[in-house]
Amino acid sequence: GGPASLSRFRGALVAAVLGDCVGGEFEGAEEVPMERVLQHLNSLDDETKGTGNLDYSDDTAMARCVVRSILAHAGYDERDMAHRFAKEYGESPDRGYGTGVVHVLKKLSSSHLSDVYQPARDQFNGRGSFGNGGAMRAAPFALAFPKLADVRRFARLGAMLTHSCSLGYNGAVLQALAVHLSLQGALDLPQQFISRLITEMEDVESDDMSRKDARILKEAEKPFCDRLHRVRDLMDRSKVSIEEVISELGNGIAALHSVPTAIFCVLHCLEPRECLPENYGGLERTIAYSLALGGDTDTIACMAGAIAGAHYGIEAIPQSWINCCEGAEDADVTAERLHVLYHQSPQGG
Ligand code: R7I
Ligand code: MG
Ligand code: MG
Repeated sequence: GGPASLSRFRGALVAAVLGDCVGGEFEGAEEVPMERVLQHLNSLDDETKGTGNLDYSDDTAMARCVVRSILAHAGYDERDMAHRFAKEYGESPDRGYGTGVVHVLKKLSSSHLSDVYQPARDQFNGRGSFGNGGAMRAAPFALAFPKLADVRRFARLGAMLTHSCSLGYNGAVLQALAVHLSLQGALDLPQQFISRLITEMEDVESDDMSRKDARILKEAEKPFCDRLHRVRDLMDRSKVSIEEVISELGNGIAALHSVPTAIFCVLHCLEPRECLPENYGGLERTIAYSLALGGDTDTIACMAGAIAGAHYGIEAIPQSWINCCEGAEDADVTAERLHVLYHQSPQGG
């Protein structure tokens, strides 16, 4: 489809759920041989296992809250979104939430809260979380707001409801920007795609708070820009080992160690790769490759899935894979509603 087509919206939201559901199998595993990944993915074709047998985790649970809040208010409403996060956690606390964020979610359920951003600020001795929980649910912001400035602003605020460290919320901004660009067809020119992300993040990471956090945490001056430069170096090479990707970019639970990694997975899988089946299309390659990295597989596959789905569209996702995932059908339906909202905006597509 063309830029911001319905197929791209559906692809983004459904592939994010898919990545979360199929990635759950390997979350936390140190090494995942590609053979095991392919076995797992092949087993999805087995219809006897039944529909929706792979549960989604916190990644999808929170993304669904983001989508529903934005649709209910035709925009960003901080109190409503915070309330939905808290309610969802209260109803299904066993979706695999990070150990820190559950304290925020419990505080957010209080109705006397005057500032909904305060519980997130109290995390980790007042520094706030740098986990990837803001980034894992950032894709819907790119599907709701056509203007890049709005995507930046609301992805940041939406993440700050739980992640107040700049290394957490800037990761969410980067993930939302990647989906935003992909939706416009920017992955047709991968070099320009990564350059534009670097240009945007140069600006995003230039404020005092970002600089201060980077210094305190002993990271590069602009940590996400630094990682995106590494992504560019790696994507220019014909052969890259999984070990190198992990040591250069990471596969962990911090936003800094997972968002650039997810972006690399998408870029690396734009072309056929020796380690992946020839009959796989780009979307399938991206999901398989993300799982083979091990570590935070559900979240990296979820984020890579959203970016790749916005590029390839819904047709690229095998129906048998969709059938296995709890919440995939629901994501497909809400993607259509986001598509309407996006194109209703004055600056829409
Ligand atoms: O970021 P968050 O919502 O977790 C998301 C992850 C995804 O992989 C999901 O699939 C799920 O498995 O969890 O939850 P947080 O609790 O805010 O952060 C996750 C973890 O990152 C924390 O439990 C800490 O181990 C670590 N972390 C920090 N550690 C030290 N200092 C995050 N921020 C800090 C910090 O400032
Ligand atoms: Mg999860
Ligand atoms: Mg995870």
